[in-house]
Amino acid sequence: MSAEPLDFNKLDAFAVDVLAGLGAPKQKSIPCHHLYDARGNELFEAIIEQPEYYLSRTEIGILEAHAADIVAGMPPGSVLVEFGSGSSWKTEILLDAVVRLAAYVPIDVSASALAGARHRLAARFPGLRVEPLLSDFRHPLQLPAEVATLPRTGFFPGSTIGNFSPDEAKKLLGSMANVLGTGSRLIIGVDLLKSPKIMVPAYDDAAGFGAIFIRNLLMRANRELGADFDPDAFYHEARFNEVENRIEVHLVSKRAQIAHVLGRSFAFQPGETIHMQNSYKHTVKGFQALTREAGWTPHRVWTDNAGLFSVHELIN
Ligand code: AVI
Repeated sequence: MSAEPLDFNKLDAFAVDVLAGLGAPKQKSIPCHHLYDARGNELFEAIIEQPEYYLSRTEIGILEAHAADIVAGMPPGSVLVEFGSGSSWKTEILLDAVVRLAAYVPIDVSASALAGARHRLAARFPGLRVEPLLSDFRHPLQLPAEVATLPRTGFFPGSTIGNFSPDEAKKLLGSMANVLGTGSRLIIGVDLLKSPKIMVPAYDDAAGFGAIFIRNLLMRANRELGADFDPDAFYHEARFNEVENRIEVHLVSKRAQIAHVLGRSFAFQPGETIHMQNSYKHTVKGFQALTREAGWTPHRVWTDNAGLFSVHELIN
């Protein structure tokens, strides 16, 4: 296959990231946010239902048990801003408990997720003002002018922060502090460091949804970029990296093979991997230290009885 020059300016972000990530001289990788196309979102919804994936149900348990306490830091007339709101399911727990919210600002890249959440919340919370922001929370953004002067609380559940390296997490937390402004607070869910015997199966469930979710990215490349990956020629592996305190998810090549993407050839040795995702795990103290470096002051923290998961309140 000839390697004709590609005009990278004409390629979308997915194409650029796949070509750059597979062409890396050492470890091949693809940024994990590309896992979430429509099918990826469906598969992730299935993952969170799996018995091994303790994160979502444990976080929901903490939010339900402490909702009144968590919203106690939000004065009447506050605005709740959610970063990467998706379906806004967890938000309902806070909305049920909060007194006189001025507005809810869900931020997401999916217009259909924002529309669905708005519709559902309008039925459940008549009179709630919802101001959706179609945007990627990883990029600089501005709150609508009408809410920018009211007391603001950010909400970033799900341990999505764990999918960022500590340096990236600091940058992201710093930009959230800028968006929310001085005097704001942030409620953020963070998965805790624990035995790999609990953490690894969460990313390698017996029903296989974790594996299907990760392999879906190869199918997405086949669909959207005309690539010719054979998804069955790769197996999924979740490993705990105890130096970095992170679960790594890899796709491992079962054999020597060559895949083609947009006219480029990528050779794989047997056992060679594409590093697909990191999920960093934190201690409560370690995460608080990281937030301090990002300019926040850690305040209260709630955990479940087994110490699996934490919900932090940070003050700006
Ligand atoms: C979205 N994020 C917090 C999940 C996690 O636990 O890292 C993504 C995930 N990937 C595979 N399973 C779950």
